Amino acid sequence: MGNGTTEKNIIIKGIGGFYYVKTADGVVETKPKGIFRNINIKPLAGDFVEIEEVNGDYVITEIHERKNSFLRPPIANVDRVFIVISTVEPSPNYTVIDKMTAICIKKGIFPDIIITKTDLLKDDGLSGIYEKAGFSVTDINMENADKEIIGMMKGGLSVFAGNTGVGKSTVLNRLFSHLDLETAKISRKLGRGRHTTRAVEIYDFEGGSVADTPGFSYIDTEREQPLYADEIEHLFPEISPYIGKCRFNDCSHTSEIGCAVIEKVKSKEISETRYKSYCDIRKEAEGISRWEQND
Ligand SMILES: Nc1nc2c(ncn2[C@@H]2O[C@H](COP(=O)(O)OP(=O)(O)OP(=O)(O)O)[C@@H](O)[C@H]2O)c(=O)[nH]1
Ligand SMILES: [Mg+2]
Ligand SMILES: [Zn+2]
Repeated sequence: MGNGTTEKNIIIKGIGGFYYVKTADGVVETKPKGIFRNINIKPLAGDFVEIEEVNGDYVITEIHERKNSFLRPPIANVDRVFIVISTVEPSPNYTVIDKMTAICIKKGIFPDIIITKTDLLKDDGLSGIYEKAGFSVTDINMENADKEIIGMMKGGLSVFAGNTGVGKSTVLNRLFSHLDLETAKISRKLGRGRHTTRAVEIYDFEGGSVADTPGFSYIDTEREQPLYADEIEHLFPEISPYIGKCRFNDCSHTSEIGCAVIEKVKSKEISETRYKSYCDIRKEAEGISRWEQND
């Protein structure tokens, strides 16, 4: 069913072992074939699949080759990533944000930044940090922000990612009046680990599609999304222009004399928080060798 010539079947949501597949004839609930478990492949939202009816139930029989895939948030075949950051409640977690920008760039996607909650706490340098690094930054509370963001989302699959409670679902509700996503105040009592959005879900709008995703508050670059020590300098757009310009050819840009990157941090051309993230991620990666893991 739905194996048409023009419309491809796509997983729009996976929850509790079920996958919801949008076909030319509507959305159907499916289960993956046991074979995927055996070869350790988990279907992801965004996957293009083949499905078959077996005794009235639908099963996924094939997952088409992915253009790319993310583990956090879990989604495949992504065209664009918006990293949502709030000025406060929660305040920015630079390590997570900067791991996220690096992972996106590694996967060939230059992410965009959306800043929320500037009505609660004014943006005191947050957008500057990311603009200086070369990212496009939109403050959702500024005039024309909605128009600007929708314009950037046209064509393909956009993903809203970021810490829990930053306002991903709230922004999407505001951008698209046909959406009515669940949102919730972050509760101080419940504290960490409270996620309002429970699963990735893909929604269509005129001109594209967008995924709302559950927030996260850490990224394990060791086990989940490997970043190798020698590639991290290439994944920070404000650092990569200085590769090869330091006194030592194998400069790690963390403590060496004659380091061109450290010079730029001193002269404030490179933001301190971004540089600190670079050093932290690099340190974390130093214990890992490429053959210990497969990505
Ligand atoms: N004042 C203010 N509140 C906001 C803004 N954006 C979001 N909020 C509030 O922040 C809270 C969390 O918003 P959600 O949209 O549920 O956050 P989320 O990122 O989807 O969170 P998860 O689904 O848990 O990952 C809600 O109470 C929103 O009303 C903003 O720009 N200003
Ligand atoms: Mg949400
Ligand atoms: Zn250097």
